[in-house]
Amino acid sequence: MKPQFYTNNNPLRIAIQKSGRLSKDTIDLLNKCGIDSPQKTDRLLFKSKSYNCELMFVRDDDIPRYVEEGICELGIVGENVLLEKSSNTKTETLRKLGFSKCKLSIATPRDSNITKLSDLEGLRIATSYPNILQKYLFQQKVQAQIMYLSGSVEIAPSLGMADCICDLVSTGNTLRNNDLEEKFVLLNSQAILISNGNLKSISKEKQLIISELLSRIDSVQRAGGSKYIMMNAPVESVEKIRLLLPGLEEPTIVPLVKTNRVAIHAVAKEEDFWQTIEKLKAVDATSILVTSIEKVFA
Ligand code: PRT
Ligand code: ZN
Repeated sequence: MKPQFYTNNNPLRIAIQKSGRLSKDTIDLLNKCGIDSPQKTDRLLFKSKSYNCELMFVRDDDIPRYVEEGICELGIVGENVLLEKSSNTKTETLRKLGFSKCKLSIATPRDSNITKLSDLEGLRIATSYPNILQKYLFQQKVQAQIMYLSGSVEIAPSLGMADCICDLVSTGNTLRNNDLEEKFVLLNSQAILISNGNLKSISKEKQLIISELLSRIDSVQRAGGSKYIMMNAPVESVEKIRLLLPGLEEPTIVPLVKTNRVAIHAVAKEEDFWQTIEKLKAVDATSILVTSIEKVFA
């Protein structure tokens, strides 16, 4: 049963984290997609003035359930939370969003001699992710005792409460500061956009709003990591420059008046950017201008 306030006249609703590690990047992405956001997130719901949707600010742990139950059509959450909190059969991952990347890993005290999974047999593992851990241990045929802690899991081994932990790792600093060492990676996680797997049951109008949003997300993601580069170069360097800048399309080449030089404009991937600039200079490219790209439409 859908809640009573859910009618086809209601705007599309997107559940996002109210305050935490996902919040800033989520809002940045939505803003780039043309969805405005409130100055303060002290209200649960915010009706966008620029897009036909409503943002719902909640704790990340609740996002899978809101989406599963159809209270929101979409949600942005970490894969780790989705896998932990949801049966995963009622939701669909529409897009991986590329931010809030982390790993869910088993870590052991630095001086322990645990080297292989079977060494975990019979040990106590503290975690805030009992469901993912249990499934993993089952698949790996390891019997260990899972101890649920809602936070500060890293401290459990030094307090003697557990032999090792299973927690999120990003830079690894927290593990190092607690004399722990990452040993086994269960999951590589990032923020994802999820929908209720049964999207067909929602109105055609909302389906259109969702596909428009997906196309905007795609254009923002395509732009991410790309730069627009302009430079002048001798005609004989054009082929070398074309190979240095594998981009989305062939570069635009415009002759310069009264010289044997041309202006080259290209969209290029940002990887190894500084090295690329040095290589461009080496083939006599000058006046190199680099600008960021906000969106790229296919
Ligand atoms: O209040 P609410 O319930 O909404 O938020 P929360 O406190 O449960 O979650 P929050 O905001 O801390 O994290 C939200 C999401 O960010 C997580 O579910 C992950 O998908 C993602 N994420 C990315 C991380 C990290 N990186 C991360 N490093 N979440 C937590 N951590 C913690 C980790 O638990 C450990 O304590 O950071 C510590 C390790 O970090 P490093 O950099 O020292 O390795
Ligand atoms: Zn949470």
